[in-house]
Amino acid sequence: MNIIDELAWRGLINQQSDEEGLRDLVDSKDISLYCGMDPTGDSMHIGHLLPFMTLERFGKFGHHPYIVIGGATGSIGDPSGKKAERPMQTMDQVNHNVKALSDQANKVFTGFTMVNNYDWTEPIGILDFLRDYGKLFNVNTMLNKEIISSRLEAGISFTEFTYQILQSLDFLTLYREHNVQLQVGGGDQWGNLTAGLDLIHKAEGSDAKVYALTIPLLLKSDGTKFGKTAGGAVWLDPKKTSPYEFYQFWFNQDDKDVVNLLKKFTFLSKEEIDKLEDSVKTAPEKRLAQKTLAQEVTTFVHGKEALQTAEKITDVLFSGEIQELTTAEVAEAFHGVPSAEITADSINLVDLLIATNVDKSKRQAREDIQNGAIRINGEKLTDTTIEIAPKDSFDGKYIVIRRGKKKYFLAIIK
Ligand code: 383
Repeated sequence: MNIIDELAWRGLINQQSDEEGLRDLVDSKDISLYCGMDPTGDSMHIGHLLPFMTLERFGKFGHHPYIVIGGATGSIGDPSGKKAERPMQTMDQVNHNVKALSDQANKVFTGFTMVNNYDWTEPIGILDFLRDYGKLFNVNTMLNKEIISSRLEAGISFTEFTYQILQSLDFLTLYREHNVQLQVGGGDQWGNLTAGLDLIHKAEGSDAKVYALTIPLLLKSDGTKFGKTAGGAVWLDPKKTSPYEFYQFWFNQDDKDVVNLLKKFTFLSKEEIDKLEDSVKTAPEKRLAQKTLAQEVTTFVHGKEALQTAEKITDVLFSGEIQELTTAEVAEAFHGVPSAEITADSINLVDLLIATNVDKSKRQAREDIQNGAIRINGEKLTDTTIEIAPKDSFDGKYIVIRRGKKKYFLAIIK
């Protein structure tokens, strides 16, 4: 099996510029290929995983992946998939994001070479740009690309209009300097990828062997876009989406989607995935497929230790034995639950429930306590006169309050 068959059975191929040509090429030798990423933020999200994991899959088959970090393109803004002009970032922001994204990519992915397109784009003067490259782009062709045509009515700046030239220049540069013959991207990148092929064919001759491949946009079985939660994107930065939340995101996937996700987001073999597919049919209540998916992706992105913590938090929240958590684990487990700040002074339980907005009135708070609906750090308290000593709770940092079966609140001690 070659890498193209591998991608095909995983459902990772959307469009290809020349299917047969690329197949022949990867069969004949180890190739160099690339995928780019613009520093539009300081973290990747799970929408970035598929293309860069695809690079890694090529690497495992002996090919040579490059990641282009867009220090130049990120300062312009890709109009692909955007309905309106992007706000321009300052160069300081761009540089900050370049650093954050490169560090992150280096932590998560392996087996690639990273380059920054600022290095070859910044030195090009305006006259060279127009004479050497501008002449090779046909404005009609550029206008006809979906990225541009869809924006014509609302208007698009000359700056964003030229974005495809910069991305094409990257492909040409990498082709010339590292013999990179394939560019990979999400479905939104098709216009930019084919612009690059055209440029290389014009600059280097129509027999230059270069290819484009896109990865499908992921939809859930209910037709909605994959990767968005009520809380927004699922980030790879553990400060934005904790490894526990990340783990839960994968663990909570529907039976209808889980096999598809195992194929796309893990490196498990066909045999392993087939077995998990059986388990979804024969013992769906065990959620073995979801558990394996969550374990694999969390380990890939955050490492083994973070997975262990995420699993421990999952178990503790299930058993209710909150005291078994460390202070850091409390912060991770309850990141995002309703919280309120309190002082370190000892506080009556009823007052605590009011101060943390668990209950609206003292009468309601007393009722909840007497009904046995309130747990403090996992312990059921039914005495309304009890005093809580914040300094004794999780290094004097947090008090975990539970109301009823599932509703958690966090008191953050100042
Ligand atoms: C810049 C210079 C290149 C090649 C590509 C680029 C970036 C590209 C882009 N990509 C997205 C990004 O940066 O905007 N113009 O966030 C995303 N990619 C990949 C994939 C994806 C795309 O990084 O579909 C999702 O992750 O292509 O939206 O020479």
